[in-house]
Amino acid sequence: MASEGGDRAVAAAQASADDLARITGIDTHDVAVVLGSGWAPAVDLLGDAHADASVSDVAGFAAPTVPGHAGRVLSIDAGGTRALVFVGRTHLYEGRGADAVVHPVRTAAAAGCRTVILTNGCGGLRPEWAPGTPVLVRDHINMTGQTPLHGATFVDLTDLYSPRLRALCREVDPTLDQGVYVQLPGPQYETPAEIHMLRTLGGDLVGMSTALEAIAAREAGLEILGISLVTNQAAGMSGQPISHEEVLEAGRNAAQRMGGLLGEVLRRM
Ligand code: 8IG
Repeated sequence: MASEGGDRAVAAAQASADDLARITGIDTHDVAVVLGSGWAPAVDLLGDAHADASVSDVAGFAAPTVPGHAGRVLSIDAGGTRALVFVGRTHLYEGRGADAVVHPVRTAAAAGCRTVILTNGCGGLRPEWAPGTPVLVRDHINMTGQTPLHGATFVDLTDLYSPRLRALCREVDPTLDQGVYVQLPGPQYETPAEIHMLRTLGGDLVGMSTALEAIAAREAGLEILGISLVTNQAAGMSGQPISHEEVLEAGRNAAQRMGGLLGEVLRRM
């Protein structure tokens, strides 16, 4: 990386990766998985957990502050694929900055991972996607006005979300749709007028994560898979207000399907 801030971020990630190797007893991992809103119940279906720690016990990590975001990191063996699984993430609206948001992704790269699977719970902009529908992220629109990159770091974002891994997912589940994910800073949900704007701009999914992490993952050379779980229809679409409880309930109801999908994708990697 071309700047002091970038060097500092990579050094911090290496320190976290070294600490994770000590905590998990495993020197290098193959894949990292970030489980977002509504995805935590799926963790038990991924494989055998060899280690399960609070991220606040790992050097360089701060605990997430959102209910339903447990802030754990597990080392899971999924049929021979060694997966580093982060349950919960830091969001931009917590105010710790983009470096804190992407720290797990940089740590994954420092831990030897070649691939990262970014999952999220989000609002759906297509009426045919009922709550509980998983959708592959095909591309994103970063509306945060921020970047995890430091200095004049020019990173190409073509095919950011791996066509190869999306095809693999559709082998596992041919019914999977794909869409464009829009990351907003939050923490407020959108107004109906903002959802109308996002649909006009080509968005299909809206949430408060994933895009900045994908940018950092591309910079680090990781192959990226993004999977959204539509936990609610976007503002103004259903006639109902959006509630965090609804998000958690959609996750509980979809846990079997999401865990089954993720576990199978990990085993085939
Ligand atoms: I879960 O409808 C979840 N996260 N911005 N909008 C935004 N973030 C979300 C939403 C949503 N649902």
